[in-house]
This record gives sequence, C-alpha cells and structure tokens, in this order.
Amino acid sequence: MTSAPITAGEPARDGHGRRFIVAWLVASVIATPLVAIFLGPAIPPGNGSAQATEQVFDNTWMVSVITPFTLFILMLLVYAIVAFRSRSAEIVDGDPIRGDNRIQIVWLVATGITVLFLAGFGTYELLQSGAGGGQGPTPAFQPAGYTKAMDVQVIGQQWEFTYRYPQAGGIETPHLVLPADTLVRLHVTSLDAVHSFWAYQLGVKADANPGVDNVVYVQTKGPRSFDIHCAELCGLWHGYMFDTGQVVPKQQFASWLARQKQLFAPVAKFLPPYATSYLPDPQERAG
Ligand SMILES: [Cu+2]
Repeated sequence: MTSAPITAGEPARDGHGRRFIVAWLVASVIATPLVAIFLGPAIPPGNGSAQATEQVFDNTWMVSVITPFTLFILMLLVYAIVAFRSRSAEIVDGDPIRGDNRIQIVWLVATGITVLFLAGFGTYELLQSGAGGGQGPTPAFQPAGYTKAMDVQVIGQQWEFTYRYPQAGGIETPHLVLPADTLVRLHVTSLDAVHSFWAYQLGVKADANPGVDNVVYVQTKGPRSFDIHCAELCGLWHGYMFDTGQVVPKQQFASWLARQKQLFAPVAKFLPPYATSYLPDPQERAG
C-alpha cells in the first residue's frame, strides 16, 4: 500500500503552521507594547488616588498579557477563513481532521500558566492596596500606616450620600471633601436600602448596607474633583444619586472642616450620635 501522491490541484498541506506562527509572533511583538503603552494607561479609573493608579497598573498588565492570546484566536479564525475556504463551486468534503497532541499540550500549558499567573498576580495586588473595594467591618488586609488613617463615614440613603467626620465631633455634611495626600478610611453604610458608594476617579466602590460598617481605604493624591455615584439600583431616584467630591489641600480642608462645625452646631442635637452603623427606623420613614 502506498499513499496517493499529492496532485497538482490540491492545496499544499505543509507551511500553514509555520506561516501562521510567524505572522502571530510578528503581530504579538508589535501589538503587545502598543497595548501596554497606549491602551493600558487609558483604561479607567485613571490616576486620582494610589488605589486608582494600582488598578490602572493591574489592568495594563492584564490586557498586555492576554494580547498574544487574543491575537492568536482572532488571527487563527481569519487565517482559517482565508486559507481553507473552498475554491471550487461544488461542495466537497474537506480532509479528515485528526488531533495533534503537541498542539493540545502546548495550548493547555501556556493558557494554564497564564491563568494561574494572573490569579496570583491579582491576589497579590489586592492584598497590596485593598484595591478600593469594601472589605467588611474588619478588613483582613490593611494598607501600610492604616492606624493613622483619617476616618470618614459614608451614609447611603434614598437618595443621597451624606458624610460624617468622627474625628471632628461626628459632624455630617452633604458633600464629600477630603484632604490631599492622606490615607482615608471610609466607613460605608446605609440607613435604608442597599446602595453602593462609587467614587469613580478615586478607584473606590463599596457596598452600603444598613447595619454594616463596610471599610474601604483610599490614599488621596493632589487636589482634584471626582464623581460620586450610587452603583446599586436603590429605588425610584437611584439615577439621580450622584454628586461631585473634592480633594483639597490640607490647610483648605482644615478651614472647610472648621466652617462645617460652625454650620453644624445648631442642628447637632437633632442628629443621632455617631455610630459605626445604623439600622433603618420604620417609624421615621415616609414611604
Ligand atoms: Cu443608592
């Protein structure tokens, strides 16, 4: 038995693998640095806090690592469509498909190592900075210098956030103002429904649950404004639950806080004392 000779009309069977791999390598070498330099840093949330910067760093790494894999899949699809399309008018069966152990092993090992690396990298990065997500009342991992952090309580309620400053007598304000270059410990809680405190440019997003003190850290940088949104559907006016927060120089913050204390003095006696969390009071609710 001898195998049938390849006739002149048949497409060449060899060379596809090598050609594809070379094209993929060239594309990866060109595209990966472009993604790392231009696309990665453009991914939100930007550079508004140490946590936001960390998130951009993590995102940049992750999109860069997956760029060769994405290219591999997309280029293979395009290559197959172009190179293996039927050129004849009549529909004929293609060659029988056989498995290739080497390709399967290489693919499994490469993708397995990459997924494990990203899982380890992501976990390490989360532990480093807290990554701006709420960790519950007793965070398992605290950033360096957390004992000196400034506390600010964020209280979600239908349909606005208010802020209490426990180190300034528990005064409550309708707008969030933070000092620059300061480690802030936000205590996110709610008076009624479940809300989510999202300070976009600071890279902070934490659930606000009634009766829960959800702690999240943010290390502010220079003065700037930032957007605050509620990120959890919390009722009729959820879409209007937004505000603009400010990071201001430390001196300006001190004078702002002193002014808030003055404004707050006449209403102080009507507020409940500062607590780490509050429970909804059905007697006090209008609807
Ligand atoms: Cu809300």
